[in-house]
Amino acid sequence: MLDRLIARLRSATRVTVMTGAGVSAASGVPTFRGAGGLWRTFRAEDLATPQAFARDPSLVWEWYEWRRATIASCTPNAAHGVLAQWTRESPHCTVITQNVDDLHLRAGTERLVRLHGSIWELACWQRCGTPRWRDERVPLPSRPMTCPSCGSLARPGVVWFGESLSPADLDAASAACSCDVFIAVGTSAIVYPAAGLLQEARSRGAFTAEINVEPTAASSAVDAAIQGGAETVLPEIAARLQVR
Ligand code: BV8
Ligand code: ZN
Repeated sequence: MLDRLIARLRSATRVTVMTGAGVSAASGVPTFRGAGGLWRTFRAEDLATPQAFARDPSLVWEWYEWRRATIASCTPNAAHGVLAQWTRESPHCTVITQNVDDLHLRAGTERLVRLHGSIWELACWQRCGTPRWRDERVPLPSRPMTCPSCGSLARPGVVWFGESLSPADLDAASAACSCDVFIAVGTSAIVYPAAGLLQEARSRGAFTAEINVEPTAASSAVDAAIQGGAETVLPEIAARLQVR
């Protein structure tokens, strides 16, 4: 399987990689469904929905602050490094991520599409019109945070369940599905519309692959399902691509 993927990458021009929590696992960021995963302890609908925030903004902020503090102690791993290098080397390599940890950004990834936003950005809950802003302070000075323009509640700059993704990000992600090779890395392929992108790329003729430590909902739908850690498999692929 790995040989087939490497052979296709050698002849490919346009490469798109979509990542999930698994790509940050080696950095120490908890995944959602894995062992010790967020959804094992918390119920998504209790914390990652606009309804939950309306019900108890401080509880939701407490949870995001806990995740921010966890992520702040993490650094990009070899998987983030390889993907950043690929986007620097080739103008036709795009990284789409579901992760809100911004470790791809910190690794220097170019053409990064952050489908679900960033845990380091805030937005006005009342949508007063002020653009979302970045605040990396851990801890944040107040809970809940407020909007610097209208003084009302501020919310984490992430996309919650039941909320639509930004049309610009969706368009960029869809455009990147027109590629020669599409690789899903470290995602359980359960959350939509992200999980639908692999099928979209496949329907446009892309060679599709998956890199994951275990089989997922997408494993039977890809041309090459590679079982292994992103932090080891991606550096191995990069090294073998260097060898002509
Ligand atoms: C929307 C930000 C319009 C917040 C997140 C179609 C069918 C069914 C349901 C729906 C549908 N369309 C819409 C829905 C509803 C919903 C949805 O998909 N529900 C699911 C649960 C069925 N989608 C939405 O609500 C989306 N909005 O569609 O708006 C609309 C509105 C209303 C109604 C209809 C349409 C918004 C979704 C975005 C939600 N926000 N995050 C925050 O983070 O707090 S989602 C969040 O969970 C992540 O961003 C990510 O997307 C998902 C978790 O998945 P993964 O990242 O894959 O993580 P997971 O732990 O599950 O898996 C990790 C994998 O890595 C595992 O496979 C593991 O084996 C592997 N792994 C572990 N270690 C490694 C590894 N792999 C490699 N190397 C390792 N070392
Ligand atoms: Zn405001």
